[in-house]
Parts: sequence; structure tokens; C-alpha cells
Amino acid sequence: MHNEHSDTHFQLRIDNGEHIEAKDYMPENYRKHLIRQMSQHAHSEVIGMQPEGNWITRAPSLRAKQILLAKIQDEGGHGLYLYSAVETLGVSRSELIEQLQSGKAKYSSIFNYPALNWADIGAIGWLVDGAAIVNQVSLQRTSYGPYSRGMVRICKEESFHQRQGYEIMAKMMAGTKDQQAMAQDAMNRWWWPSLMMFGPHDTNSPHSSDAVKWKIKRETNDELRQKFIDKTIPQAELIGLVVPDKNIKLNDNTGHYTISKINWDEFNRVISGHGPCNKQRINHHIKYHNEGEWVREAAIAFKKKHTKKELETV
Ligand code: BYC
Repeated sequence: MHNEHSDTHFQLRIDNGEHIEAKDYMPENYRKHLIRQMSQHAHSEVIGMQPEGNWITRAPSLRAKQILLAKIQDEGGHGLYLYSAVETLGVSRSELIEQLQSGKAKYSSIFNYPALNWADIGAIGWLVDGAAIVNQVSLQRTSYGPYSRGMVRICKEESFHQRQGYEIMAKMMAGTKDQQAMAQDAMNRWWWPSLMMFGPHDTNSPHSSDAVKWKIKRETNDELRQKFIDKTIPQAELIGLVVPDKNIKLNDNTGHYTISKINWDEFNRVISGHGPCNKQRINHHIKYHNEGEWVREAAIAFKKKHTKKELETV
């Protein structure tokens, strides 16, 4: 129901920095905006398990395998918190999954690139989770209560993920020439796609103005990207990795690094379904979702039985 008075009151609450909760009044476009962003965030967590899952059986030590397994399980958990948070907005999990599988809903561009070797697992943890944290730390202060609280918990786990990746990279850089070359090659392939995770430049970001007005976004795509660049370049230099950009320059006046132009054609190709692994990722999801149908049926049957028993004992 659209109501001008309610919309004004809603915006006042946002301007006052209040959280909006599931049963509070919200404009329909705010609800839609959240369903789009939060569901895409949930899909990213779940699809993000695939490139890393590829390396569980080939981790170089038992320690590395345990850590990787725990990390991937965390990503699955993050997906579940986020799906539950989206469901508070009145949309069902099955609808969301259908949007993902039919290509209607996006997931992060980054997961359409392949993880070719063990150094890629380091680069994903360090760069991809590193980028995700910068974005998610900011989202802890997002205006929708269930999303904000989900982010607080997710960020705690995500910082461990970033360190796991950096440890792999640091170890390889302290290793043989071949290991150093592998780490550098992974850095070369993951650097630019990681910068694209923050989305288009602010001037080309159609959702940003509503997102900022409603405090869904507390910082813009470019602001967050810059934070990530400034924090990551010194980390690369510390372990001897070269950032694959000849134009990187630290501006002494601003304290920020400047970089070359991002290849937005590549970004647009990947988000419109034509990246190296888009088809593989969705087909894999569909296959395992279908194979898991019996688990969902069993859970529903169990719940029904349980509820019936509870009713009988009242
Ligand atoms: N990939 O107006 P804009 C993780 C789309 S990592 C794909 O700026 P918005 C993990 C955008 O959806 C990441 N699509 O949009 C890490 C929109 O298309 P639609 C998960 C992208 O929403 C390691 C169009 O471009 N994090 O979880 O204001 C292991 C215009 O963009 C991308 C999140 O999802 C992209 N990179 O800003 C495992 C964070 N960028 O929807 C897991 C939550 C843009 O109109 N999301 N697009 O079809 C956000 O903060 C914001 O949605 C974004 C984009 C900053 C990503």
C-alpha cells in the first residue's frame, strides 16, 4: 500500500539512523531493492563454494584441507543466514533459487572465473574474501535490521578467510622460484576481477542513488573499491608480489593509490552470462539442487510428523 505520509515517516526513520525491521512499514521499492541485493548476495555465497570446492581433494596438506573445508562450510552458512534474512521480506526460498537457476538473479561476477591451481585458493581467500570484507564491513550498518545483523556475524568469519588466503600466498612467496611464479600468476589473474566485484563506477551504477538515500549502502562502489586498493597494495608488496598494473601510483596528497582503467567490457560480458564458467556454475547448482530434493522432502515430512505429534499431546 502506497502512502505518502508513511513514506515520509519511513525516510525520517532512515535519516535518524534507525533500523527497519521486517514488520515495519517500508515502501515497496525499498523491499524490492533489498530482495534483489540480498538474494544476489546469498547466491554469491553459495555459488562461491564451487571454485574452492574444486580443491578440497587436492589440498597440499591435512592442515590446509581442514582449513579449506571449514571455510567453504562457512560460505554455505553465510548463504543460509542471507536466504533467511531475505525470506523476512516475504519471498520464498524456492522462488529465490528459481531466479538464480533461470538467470534472472545475478551472483558475484568473480565466481565465473576458474580456480586453476592451489595458488588460486590463496588468491581467492586473500583478494576475493578481502574485497568481500571491505564491502560487508560497510554493510554492517545497512538500514535493514536482519541484513545488518547477518553482516556482523558474517564479517567475523570472513576475516579469518582473508588471513587463510594471505597465509597461502605468503608461504608460496617464501618458497621455491616455481611457487613464487605460481603465486604471481594467480595474483595477475585475480587482481582485476577482484576490483570488479565492487560493481560499476558510481556514475554508471543505476541502483546507487536509492541505495544511498535509504542507507542500504553506507559507502559507494568507488569508495569501497578505493579502500580495498589502498589496503591490498601494501600487503602485496610486503610479500614480494607485483600488482599487475604499471600505472599504480601513490598520491602523496590524498594518500590513495591511482590505478589504470578497469576493463568494463569484460565485466559486462561476465555479468551477462558470458564469463569463462557461468554455464558450469549454474549447471552444477541445478544438478546438486535436484539431487538434494529428497533431503528437502524428508525435512518437510519430519516437520509435519513432529507438528502432528505436538498437536496430539496438547
Ligand atoms: N557481480 O547499480 P549497481 C562472497 C550488477 S563475495 C555481478 O552498482 P548495486 C564470497 C548489479 O547487481 C560477494 N553483478 O548495483 C567471497 C546490478 O544488476 P541488477 C558477495 C554485479 O546493487 C568468497 C548492476 O550490476 N557480496 O560473498 O547498487 C567466497 C548495476 O550495479 C556486480 C555481495 O553481494 C558484480 N560484481 O551494487 C565465497 C555484497 N556489481 O541487480 C563468497 C552485497 C554490480 O540490476 N551487494 N552488479 O540485475 C552489494 O553490495 C551491491 O549489490 C553491489 C552492486 C556493490 C555488488
